[in-house]
Amino acid sequence: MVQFQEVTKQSALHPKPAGLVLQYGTAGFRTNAKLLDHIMFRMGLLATLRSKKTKATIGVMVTASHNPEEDNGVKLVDPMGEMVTPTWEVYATQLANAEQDDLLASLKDIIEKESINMSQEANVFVGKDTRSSSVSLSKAVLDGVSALAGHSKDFGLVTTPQLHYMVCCQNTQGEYGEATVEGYYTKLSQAFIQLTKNASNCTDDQKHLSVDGANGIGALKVREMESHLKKELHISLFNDGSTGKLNHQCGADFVKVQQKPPTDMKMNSGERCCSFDGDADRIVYYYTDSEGRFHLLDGDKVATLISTFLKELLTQAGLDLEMAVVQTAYANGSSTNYLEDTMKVTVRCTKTGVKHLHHAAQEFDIGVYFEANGHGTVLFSKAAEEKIQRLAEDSSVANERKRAALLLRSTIPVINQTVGDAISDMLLIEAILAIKGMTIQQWDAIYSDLPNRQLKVKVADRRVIDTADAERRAVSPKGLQEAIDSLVRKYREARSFVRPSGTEDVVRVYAEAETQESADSLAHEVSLAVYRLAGGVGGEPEPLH
Ligand code: NG1
Ligand code: ZN
Repeated sequence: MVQFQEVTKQSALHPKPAGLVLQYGTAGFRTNAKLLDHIMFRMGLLATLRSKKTKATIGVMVTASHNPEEDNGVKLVDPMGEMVTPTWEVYATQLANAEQDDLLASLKDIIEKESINMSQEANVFVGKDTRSSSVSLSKAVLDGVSALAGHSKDFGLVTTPQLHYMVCCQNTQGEYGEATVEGYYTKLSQAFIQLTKNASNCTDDQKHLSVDGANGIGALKVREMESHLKKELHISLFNDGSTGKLNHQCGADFVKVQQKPPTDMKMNSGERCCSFDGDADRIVYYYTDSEGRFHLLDGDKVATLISTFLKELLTQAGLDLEMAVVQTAYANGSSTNYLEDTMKVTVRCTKTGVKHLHHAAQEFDIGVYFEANGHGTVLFSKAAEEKIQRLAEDSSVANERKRAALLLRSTIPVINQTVGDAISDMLLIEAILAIKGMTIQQWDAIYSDLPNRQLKVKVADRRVIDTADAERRAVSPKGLQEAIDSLVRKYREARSFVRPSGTEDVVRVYAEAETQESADSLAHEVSLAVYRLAGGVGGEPEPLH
């Protein structure tokens, strides 16, 4: 077939290094940018097949999010803007690892297994982050699409959530919004302005927010969006990419993991600040108090703020909708206790990776999902949106009930329901704080985080670690979980778990305990256990203090 001749011809220009094996991980393929050209070409092929199969537009985003600038990566976006379905992750890995001569056979195998009609049209949307390697890598994706005669639209520089949004808009024929960057700004900013009309007496000071753009795409996009916000939000932008390096000493991941402010950010005590990550799908907030102490408000605090706001409105509106908060094992124990015991909200724990959280959140009328690192959003079921809409339009409903229904209705369009979105989350958080007349300190005081520590351990092969119970227990290697259990017993209010990272070649260690000293020391001891029992490489992990 002519199409396959073109694949053979084009793939020769994007050859696979023999023997290289990569996995479609937590968020797609991610590694040093130099190793990714063939992967990009092949993901262009796969996205075209997926488009033919689903008879819908598919997205391909070239980014390595919070990873160092030298890395890059790629993730596929399914028709409604969600992460690609797990069976196709398996195909992605199969296609990525086929040696050059076996590529056609691997492609034909997928076509056959999925009974794909190759005469079906295909449409693929492509976006990229600001990494210099993204330019040629996104061209490789486009080559893959054209090799199978698919149509593509190159959105150029966009945030990951913007690309997800475009895909959803396109496949809902505009019902979700207009599939352009301008359409995205218009929808979100108008919704934000509408929602913040419910905030009385908001001063200019309260409308001010300092944003750390991680020297990445989020900074560019915040700049573009600012004028649409009509001064309802005053943004001071730092790490805007004009001088600093992407994600270096800045960005949401740095702030969350290091538990300190980014460099090159002017922070006045008590003022609200936030950081995006390198592709603007994560956000964390923070401030320093009058004694110069740093306070982090991570994804768990964000989930708590949003779910409290929604729950209060649901109660006031008298709407019987089931709301849940979805977290991962990284959620701070205090947040889970607060949500379950004080707020009486259903909490679910899933494996790491937004695809798992998103899926779990879909099971509820309203699913608020956030990873502790600040990646998350809120999902409303169709039925929930309709109920809210009906109540807001019901002329027999008055006063508090009516106000709550209208507020809920105005909240929905501020949210990018396709995936976690730093810009959309920022607007939602800002609106909620304004409406509730709440300071960042009051928000922070809802509950106190248990001190915690995250560490990484290098091992020869991280796949030796297998986990169960939403990654909270290690089932292999033998003896590791027992070792963790006995270390945890030494500390008060302690918890610890380990899991292989899906985006870096490391094992992640998480520990929390009553004091920071205990959390640090527990994390270190567990790191040593991993090093010794799971094939650590390099020098033994050093204590933190
Ligand atoms: P890995 O490397 O699998 O831990 C990290 C984050 C995930 C998710 C992905 C994708 C942590 C502990 N892990 O995954 O939550 O955001 O990156 O970006 O934050
Ligand atoms: Zn990201």
